[in-house]
Amino acid sequence: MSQQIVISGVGIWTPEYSITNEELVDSYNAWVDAYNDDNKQAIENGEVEAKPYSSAEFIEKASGIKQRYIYEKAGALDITRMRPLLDDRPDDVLSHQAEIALAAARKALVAANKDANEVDAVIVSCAYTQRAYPAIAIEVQEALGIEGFAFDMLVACSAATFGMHRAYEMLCAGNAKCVLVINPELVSPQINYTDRDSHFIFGDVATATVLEHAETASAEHVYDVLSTKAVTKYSSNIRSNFGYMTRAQDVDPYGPDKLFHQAGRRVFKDVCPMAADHIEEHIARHNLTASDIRRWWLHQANINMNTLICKKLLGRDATADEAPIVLDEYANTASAGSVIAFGLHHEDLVKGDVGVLCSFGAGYSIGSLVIQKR
Ligand code: CO8
Repeated sequence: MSQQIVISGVGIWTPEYSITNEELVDSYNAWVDAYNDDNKQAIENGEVEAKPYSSAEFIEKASGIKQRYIYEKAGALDITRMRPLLDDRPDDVLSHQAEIALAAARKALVAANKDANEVDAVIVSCAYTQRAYPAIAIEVQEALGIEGFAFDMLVACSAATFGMHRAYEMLCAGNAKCVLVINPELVSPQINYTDRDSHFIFGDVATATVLEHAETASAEHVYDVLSTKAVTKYSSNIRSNFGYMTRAQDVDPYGPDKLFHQAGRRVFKDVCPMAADHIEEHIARHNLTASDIRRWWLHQANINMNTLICKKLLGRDATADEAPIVLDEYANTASAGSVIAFGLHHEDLVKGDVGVLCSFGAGYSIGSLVIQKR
């Protein structure tokens, strides 16, 4: 690599609306009462299983989540609907996902002290895009007046880190001078609000980062990317079967298996050791051990996962300062969690401090960057 690549800006767009565990559970439990009442006879005959209640105490204990943000609250808690209500915008109006992507991108550009016309590539990388084409990234590129190229990519929970990896490589190869990586995680339309196992897990957000060559960076907080590391291993334990094929398969395009679903306990058991080993190997490349890392910006799916991974790495519990948690407020925001943690908790680092940004989840996929403050 001839030139040092840096992260020079990070931006977070947080939705206006939030839903507490209590609100979510009240709505779900009211829906359960209505469902069980409607199916009373079938339940009594053993033909239909009664739906069980959810509990705010369970949610916080099992996950650490206290609330989540949502792009559009209307509809999501309405027991006759149980999904957010979004307007269907015409083709000539900015799409929902591009709107939140733009909001995060603008914040990242300000943080990076960059004008949009200095950017020459845009990657929108997230768990879902609201359409196949034209790319949301090209819509954002157009809205910002960026000359160059743009594309979308999907890697579920690791979309943000994998997107940053692609930016890093494009910069190393000399194919771009300044790349905007945006993660508009508008996941609420894919949540099954009638499933107590998963109704609490996710929240909406958009994050963005600016990557460029060190020599062009002029921001206050700039991080050298020391290296990147990725691994994937196929698993159906976290899955969404939603897609364009359903039209030809004569199935309900919005059935439970078409929405987010997972074997949460299996995921927990599989992913924690994978993530800890991955991180250990990654920092070892730089002759570093866990005690050399000033901050861990880890994926934010479940506080117990982060505690376990840090304990495996450090041999003790990490402090909140070492491994900040944002999922209590944001919930799991698919790929954006580690970027939110980075965005909210990096300005106090001093020159030479090393941090690890790492995502882990569906795929399975794990992506990390070892970065050092300039
Ligand atoms: N209220 C009360 N009880 C509940 C509830 C609830 N809401 N939910 C489940 N229970 C019950 C279960 O039914 C079970 O009862 P029983 O013992 O009678 O069978 C009991 O509580 C225990 O359930 P679990 O074993 O499932 O509980 P866990 O302690 O394992 O906690 C978690 C569940 C929180 C899901 C946990 O397993 C976990 O977090 N695992 C890790 C999962 C993970 O990190 N997944 C990553 C997903 S994110 C990702 O990959 C991005 C995908 C793209 C984004 C999608 C956006 C829509």
